[in-house]
Amino acid sequence: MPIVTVTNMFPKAALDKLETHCDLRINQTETPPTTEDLKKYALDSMVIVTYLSDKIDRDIIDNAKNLKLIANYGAGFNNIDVAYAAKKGIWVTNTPAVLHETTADLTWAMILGAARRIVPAERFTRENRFKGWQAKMFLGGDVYGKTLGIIGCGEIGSAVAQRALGFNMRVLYFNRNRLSLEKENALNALYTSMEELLRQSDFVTVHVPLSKQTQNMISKKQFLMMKPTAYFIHTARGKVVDDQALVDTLKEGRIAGAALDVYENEPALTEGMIELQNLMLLPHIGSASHETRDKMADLVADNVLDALAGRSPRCLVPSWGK
Ligand code: 8YV
Repeated sequence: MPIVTVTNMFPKAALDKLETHCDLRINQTETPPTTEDLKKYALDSMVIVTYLSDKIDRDIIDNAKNLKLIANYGAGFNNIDVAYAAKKGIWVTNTPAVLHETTADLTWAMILGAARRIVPAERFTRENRFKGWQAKMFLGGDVYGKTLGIIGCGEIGSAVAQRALGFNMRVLYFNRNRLSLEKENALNALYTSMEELLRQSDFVTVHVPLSKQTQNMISKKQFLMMKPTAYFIHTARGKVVDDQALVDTLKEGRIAGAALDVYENEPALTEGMIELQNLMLLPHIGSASHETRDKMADLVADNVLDALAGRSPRCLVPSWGK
């Protein structure tokens, strides 16, 4: 039977779906494979199910003998050299349309958490330092009625905009391609330049994929365009933002606060981040709900079954073969 390697912890229901169709090699631990492990997997597997922490580069692809599919467990696929895989005729799939609502939920938790200083306030209370009400204790910024700027308005950005309707916000967005008028109207979102968005928004949230065009697209210059009362939220991919520039901007008090779920050198944090009380730090949990992780795994399994049956898998990444 063809070998299907799953590089990391994976939901059981999805494994059960695959079990009778292949020889499953599973790493049911939270320890990611090394580059050497990945090379070994590439040698004999027909399919490798990967996490964003599994870097699948030319070297690994060159080691493949029977590989037909790299099935990424996630929407982002910047960990894979897609162009090279396509050149070698190896399919690459991701998990679109199942995690955007959950990631938008987290983005909103971060917007509200940053504005209302939820994490430092909770820590303060937990440390038993709450000794009575004070008029100036943990003052934050309002969210309702403010301006939200969305950089990258695909599935996740749109789901973030949708939620802003309930907060009566003015929504600005910047995207590679303008949305249809119908969609703009439904989301009550105004298309602007990136500069206008940065200058006008009270909350700036980033939802672009990582590519050559988006790498480091938010740096010191962009932070300095933001209002001093604005908040910066990031749940996309670490390398889209220059983290050192964010730390410097926060240290200089040039914006009000920020919340990050992803990091430029993930999982490493940039020096100075930990000390900043107006910076919320989360460990890349955008899609981390029980329901969504199960849906993602189920979709991965469907892609694997497609490939095992010799069909072109249903979720080929958009850039495959281009
Ligand atoms: C996943 C993500 O958890 O989908 C993505 O792009 O960043 C996360 O939701 C991650 O990719 C797991 O491999």
